[in-house]
Amino acid sequence: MDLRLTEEHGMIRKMVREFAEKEVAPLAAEIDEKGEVPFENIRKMGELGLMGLTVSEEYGGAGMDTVSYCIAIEELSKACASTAIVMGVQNSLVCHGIEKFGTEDQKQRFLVPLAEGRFIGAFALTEPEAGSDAAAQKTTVVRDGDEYMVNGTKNFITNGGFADVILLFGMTDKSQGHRGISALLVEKGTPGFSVGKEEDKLGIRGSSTCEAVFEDCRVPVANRLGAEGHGFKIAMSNLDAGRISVAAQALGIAEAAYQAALEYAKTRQQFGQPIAEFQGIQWMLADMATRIEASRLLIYHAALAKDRAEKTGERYSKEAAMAKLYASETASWVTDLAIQIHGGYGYVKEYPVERYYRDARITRIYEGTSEVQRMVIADQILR
Ligand code: COS
Repeated sequence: MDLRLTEEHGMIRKMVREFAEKEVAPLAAEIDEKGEVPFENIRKMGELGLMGLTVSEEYGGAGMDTVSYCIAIEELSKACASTAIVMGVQNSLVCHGIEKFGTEDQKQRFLVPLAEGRFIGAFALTEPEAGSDAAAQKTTVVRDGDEYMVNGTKNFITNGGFADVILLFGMTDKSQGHRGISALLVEKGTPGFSVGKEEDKLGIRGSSTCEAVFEDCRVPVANRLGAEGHGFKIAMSNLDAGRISVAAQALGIAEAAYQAALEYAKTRQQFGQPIAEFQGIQWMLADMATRIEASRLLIYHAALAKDRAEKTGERYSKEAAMAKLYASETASWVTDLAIQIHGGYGYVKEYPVERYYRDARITRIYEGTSEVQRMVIADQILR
């Protein structure tokens, strides 16, 4: 097995790193402080092809492999995890599903503008009472001629406040449990759809997370993604892709925190020497570097499994869940140690590590908590 990256991987890393350092990093503290979405940078990400990085060229995307995608997410997340999640949701939770399950008409109407960055997408699965138990959907999707009538409330929807298209899940047949869930593509401006409460969050504060409310919202049957009753599998399949993306986001946050701690330890003098001279600090740095490297290997392993699976139809749920579980737990642990190495300076906003610590925390929750990842891994290894 050859784990060396290709020339193409090196090129995407260089391109995204330059963009992230020049355009994204300078805004990161400010958008975190103000809770503002960096719309101008999202537009530029569209121009750079990042909003449809893995979508095939035929549908306006960059047609890159999943390792390239992870590298891009990792580099963006080093600069700003809030900016990276907009790209993550777009590619993994929305474009991936439309390309895999959509009709040609849906691909032309939705995938092409999404991949070109002209549309922003959102993924609406979670409800106030259906979080980890995603099959417990209360939103109803009732057929009425050529339309579905949707009623229900979704919450914690990233990009939901400004998305042009929402991939929505709801119950077409409650008696069938998870086999009664269907997926719809709902366009912005559809009567009956409105944006609800905007969340005030601990981290990734430069991203928008809000409620999406559907009241007698009529959606054409032509906008149903996949067959009726196949929505749960579409959601789970998208989440397999999304979990690799969140793992790459966690990796980027961890790397940023580790680099900050390393530089700080080399320059901070205490007891007459840089604190990096103390074995206690050296061992922290050694463990941080090792766990970051292990995360990266799990992520690339999952990315390769996903690309193979696109051809064979196999599942890569275990690889994706392992990568997310390990990388997100590592990000929380590394950012915590980065604050410890900075001492009191780590706790104040003058240094970025407190933001990394807050941003890392969500990676253990969204797109499936660490506990859900363990359920997925156990389910796969006990088969
Ligand atoms: N790909 C394709 N099919 C999948 C799948 C996947 N990754 N995961 C499950 N399925 C299928 C199963 O094969 C099963 O199919 P059958 O109906 O043919 O038997 C069906 O879906 C139900 O699977 P399962 O019994 O495992 O479902 P559960 O209700 O027990 O749920 C968990 C499993 C907990 C893993 C799932 O609900 C989950 O991932 N929850 C977290 C949701 C989440 O991440 N939310 C965050 C939203 S985005 S912020």
